[in-house]
Amino acid sequence: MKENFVDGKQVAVLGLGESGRAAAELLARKGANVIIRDNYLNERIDQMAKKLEVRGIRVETQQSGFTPCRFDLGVLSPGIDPSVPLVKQLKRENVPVIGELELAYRFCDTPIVAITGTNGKSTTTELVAAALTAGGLKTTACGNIGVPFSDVVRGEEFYNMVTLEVSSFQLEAIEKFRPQVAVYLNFTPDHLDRYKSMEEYRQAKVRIFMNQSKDDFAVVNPDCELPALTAKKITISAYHGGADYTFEDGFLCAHGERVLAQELTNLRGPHNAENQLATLAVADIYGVSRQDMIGALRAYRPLPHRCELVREFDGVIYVNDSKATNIDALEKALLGQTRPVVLIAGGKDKGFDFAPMKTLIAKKVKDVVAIGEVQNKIVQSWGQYVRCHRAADFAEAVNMSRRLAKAGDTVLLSPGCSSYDMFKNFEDRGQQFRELVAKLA
Ligand code: UMA
Repeated sequence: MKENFVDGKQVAVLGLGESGRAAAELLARKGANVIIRDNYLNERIDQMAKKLEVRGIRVETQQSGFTPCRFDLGVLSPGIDPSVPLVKQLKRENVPVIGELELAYRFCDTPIVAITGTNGKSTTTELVAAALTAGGLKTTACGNIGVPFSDVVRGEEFYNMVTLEVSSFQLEAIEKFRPQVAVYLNFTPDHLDRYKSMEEYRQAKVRIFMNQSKDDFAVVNPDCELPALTAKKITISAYHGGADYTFEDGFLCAHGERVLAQELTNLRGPHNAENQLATLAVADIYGVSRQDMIGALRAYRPLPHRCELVREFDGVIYVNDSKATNIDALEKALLGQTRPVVLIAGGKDKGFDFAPMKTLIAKKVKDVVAIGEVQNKIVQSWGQYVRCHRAADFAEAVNMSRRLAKAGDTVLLSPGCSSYDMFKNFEDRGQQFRELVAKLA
């Protein structure tokens, strides 16, 4: 049992989203006095505040004002940039600030498999949890995937291990966090609205390895630039033959041995093969039998909003890839298309350069329907190579795509951007797409 370092302490939780709520509940359970601070006030926060206040957790917003208080600790939500005044004020007062991931870790007595990478984290997290479960180990998929780690630690459930999706935002604010297995899938541009450079983003991500010892494992993609690793290194690659786990002639291979043909699973493409290879590697570490592991890989169904077939209508296929929130994910979705594409792309500006995509766009896409904050940027980057159209809102984007698509085409929603300029989140964007497509008549 790890030491309770918060009992009787005055703790500020920054941000009242899912992580903040879960961190506050864990802290209160461990005997801390908790105040949650959030920069915004809206109906959701108001509702959550009422529920938490019954349990003795005070909520303060910028609007209600922050009461002067001497804190012993600050716990940061991942979506809050550490450079905002809310965080800087605590740091100025020399209050130690850790992330929600670190907080939960300090109370977690279970070994951790942590999974990071720009794309494929959630799929791999679910695959790993399924493979370990098939092997008779009790685990749960949590973290950035949606269920905060703090909720799992606070719960009464016993687990042999925790399968944890971790983001660069969460890794920024760790100190001691040490996963027994760290999986590093890939690294491509993302979050350039938060990080000043790709290097800064990379430095945040590679922190996943920083506390590992020689008894731990690092499952890595040899294409990625990595720091010196202390943990035992295992390599996965769908593109290079020399890795421990490879993808050859459509087969997932372990140390040269063909384990499973990808076509027998519900996932397609080399990027998904790497998610499956990472799963094989983790399952091998924990001694899951080949039979159990193959069963789990074959049974797995892709998560919603990831190249999900929504409808076939008038010979046109409508595909929802709303989860594509960066250019690399959009590229992977396009590479997997075999029919001419009408592409709905755009959203919040995360500082991406769309120009390098122009060759692939010209090859695969007949029309682009540009939406959101980056609409003009997209038209400027691709307009010379493919017909580009601007849609005033999402409904117009779907209707316009329908008019542009002919039988045999695919309408692909793969925005390559985050959704926050027009939607609550990527799930909301995908759900609205499904609904608009269902209404086409
Ligand atoms: N807030 C402030 N000040 C600010 C910014 C935000 O007070 O300057 C407040 C907001 O008003 C809001 C709260 O902070 O009330 C939101 O906190 P948050 O953005 O950390 O959101 P959570 O609900 O806690 O969700 C987070 C992850 N979100 C982010 O990292 C942006 C969720 O990942 C994760 O599922 C959840 O914790 C549970 O662990 C989502 C995500 O988009 C899926 N992740 C990014 C990604 O995958 O690319 C990293």
